[in-house]
Amino acid sequence: MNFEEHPHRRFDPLRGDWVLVSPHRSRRPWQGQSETPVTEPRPRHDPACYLCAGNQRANGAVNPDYSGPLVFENDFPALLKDTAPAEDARSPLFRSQSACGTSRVICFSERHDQTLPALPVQEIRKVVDVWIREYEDLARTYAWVAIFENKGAMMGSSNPHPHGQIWASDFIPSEVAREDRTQRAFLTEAGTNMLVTYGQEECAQQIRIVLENRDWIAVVPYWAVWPFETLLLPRRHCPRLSDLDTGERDTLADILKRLCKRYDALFDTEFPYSMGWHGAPPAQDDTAHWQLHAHFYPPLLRSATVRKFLVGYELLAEPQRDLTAEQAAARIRALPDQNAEDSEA
Ligand code: H2U
Ligand code: ZN
Repeated sequence: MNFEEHPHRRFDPLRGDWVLVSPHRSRRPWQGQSETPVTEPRPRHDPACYLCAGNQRANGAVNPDYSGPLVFENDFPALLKDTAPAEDARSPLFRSQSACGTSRVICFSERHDQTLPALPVQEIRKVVDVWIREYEDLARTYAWVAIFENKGAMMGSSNPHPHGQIWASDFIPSEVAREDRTQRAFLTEAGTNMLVTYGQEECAQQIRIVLENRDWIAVVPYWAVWPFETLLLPRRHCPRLSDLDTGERDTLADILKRLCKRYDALFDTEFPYSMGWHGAPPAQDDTAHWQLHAHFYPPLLRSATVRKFLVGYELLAEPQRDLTAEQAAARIRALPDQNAEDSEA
């Protein structure tokens, strides 16, 4: 079988599920939806932006005159700190649970016209520090701390101002619970940490790696679903964000910038994605099976305006992709990870 031409399935050991790969379909014509790319330059400060310094937010609170990252309590949180305990349903068909938590917003910079990769590495390092500080703060109280960024209107971001979110909950969400089960079973069955071993094997193969530095690797996973999906992994076994040492925090800022620069270069656009961190849940004592990682899930497929849809077959059967992970990795690897503005910023 030729993986570049023949339909096949690949197994995602983290989700414990299969992905259908149909490489022969990559050349099919497209007359469907095109998204509108954002091309207008943005001002450094937008008086109408609810995340810019000194501006009023939707609930009336006023942002401080900040520079660098800013964290504030989400004015429209998905989780509330106190919720009445849910009735314990007596039917297996009508089960529910109460859900408590808190949500925060993190502005990466006061600059409305920036994005994460446009910031100088030392400013990205401040974002890394805030992620870890927020994680450590909320991990004292909550079962899970979700740290993520929705970037671009295509991924539902409500505002171009560079920002992400933090949701902490008193429950472990399903995706994380699933990764806990699969990594635990892998350690029991194979005797090694799944993602530490996976990272080493990808480094040895050099087929799907898109970027590496001293402490980190970025790879299009063998089982990727989204066309240009990547997985960002520390080389060392680090179960949680808070396990990263000073050097690893520095090199994380470096690889984040370079990965996102390449993404931007791919379709010459501010590349949209949802990204976020997975690691051992805060209160869990056994962490040998866990490896910290960030998933980047970008929707674009062919250009800045044509996206991948996860629809019929994906919703009703299993995830499917056309481009192989190897083809996607080669395309990302071929792009520049720096440009002239980097020296000016
Ligand atoms: P997204 O762009 O990923 O939606 O994140 C923006 C968050 O900012 C969103 O969760 C919050 C929204 O609730 N927000 C405020 O907390 N205050 C505001 O004035 C507007 C938006
Ligand atoms: Zn702004």
